[in-house]
Amino acid sequence: MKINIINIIKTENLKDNHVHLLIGIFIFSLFINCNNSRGKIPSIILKDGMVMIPSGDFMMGSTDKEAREDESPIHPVHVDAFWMDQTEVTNFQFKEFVDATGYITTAEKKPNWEELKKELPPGTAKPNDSLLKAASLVFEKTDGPVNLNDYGAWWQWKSEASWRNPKGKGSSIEDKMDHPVVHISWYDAQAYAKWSGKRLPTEAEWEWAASGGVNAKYPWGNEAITKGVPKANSWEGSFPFENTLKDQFFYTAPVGSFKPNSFGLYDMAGNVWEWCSDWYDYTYYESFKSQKGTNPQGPKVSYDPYQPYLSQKVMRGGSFLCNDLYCSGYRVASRMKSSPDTGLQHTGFRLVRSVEF
Ligand SMILES: [Ca+2]
Ligand SMILES: [Ca+2]
Repeated sequence: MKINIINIIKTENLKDNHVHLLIGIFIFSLFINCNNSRGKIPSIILKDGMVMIPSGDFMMGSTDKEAREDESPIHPVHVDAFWMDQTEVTNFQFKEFVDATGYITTAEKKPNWEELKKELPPGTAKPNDSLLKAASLVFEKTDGPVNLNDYGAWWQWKSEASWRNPKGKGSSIEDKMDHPVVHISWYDAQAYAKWSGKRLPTEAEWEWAASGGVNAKYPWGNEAITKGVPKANSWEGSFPFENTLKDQFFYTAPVGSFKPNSFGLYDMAGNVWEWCSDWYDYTYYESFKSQKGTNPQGPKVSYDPYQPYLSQKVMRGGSFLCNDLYCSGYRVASRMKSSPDTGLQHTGFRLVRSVEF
């Protein structure tokens, strides 16, 4: 919510030249033979909608041509085995949680200005009360090309937009119960995790899981997203005004609509961004220059030179709005961040559970 409001405030203030976003009962095993740079991928083990992700050692980060500075240096990391939801959490699953608990999501609550202003540059003027309402940001395509740094050009602050009404008042999820839940803040994901007895993945667990144990650029391998058959729900064409719909989905797609990666996970690339447990620190990977990361849990505090007043959590995997010209968030190593009380139409989550030996 804060990012939402902050973006609006930024937009408002710019005008004033002041401030410049899965045996419960049985185990089903599916064997696949897949050669890769690390040898055979182990059998896929499923349990209650979760996939067993084996322990592994890998090189985290990237220096490829699309990589951003926060993905360096590439460094060795070990993660222990864990269970991970095979798909993003769906509207059906989230509704079960809300029905059982009465939980109200961040996007459904009116923002608190006294809390909000703590993460804004000192002296930021209080926005008009009409902006301090229960609302969320909804994507609207533009009429033509826009400055890709101007998020306000395609995000609309819509009252009553929430997981129940993804496009705002009058929209519904009635025919989207198998789609990923959206407009979910990090706190909402945490509440669901507590209820379900699971937890959010660490950023390192997420990257290892997305790689499928294969040293490749994308969860599906190295072929460009624009080549061959659609591999993920992304934005095809010119963002944010022309979508050729080659993958057939403008907004979210039902989870599992595309081929899984080598670990048997669906939509680790695209569809919706997925929250991780870690705070975001632009310089975090530098702390592993001279030491291997073993089950890294993220920095103690958030740091982003571009958003110095904002505490942010890590998000991974890209969304239906990503393409190569804009964010290429579907790259295995691509990092994204957002304030923990922000919910957006392209943001959801999936959970993990530690393996008990
Ligand atoms: Ca799409
Ligand atoms: Ca995803």
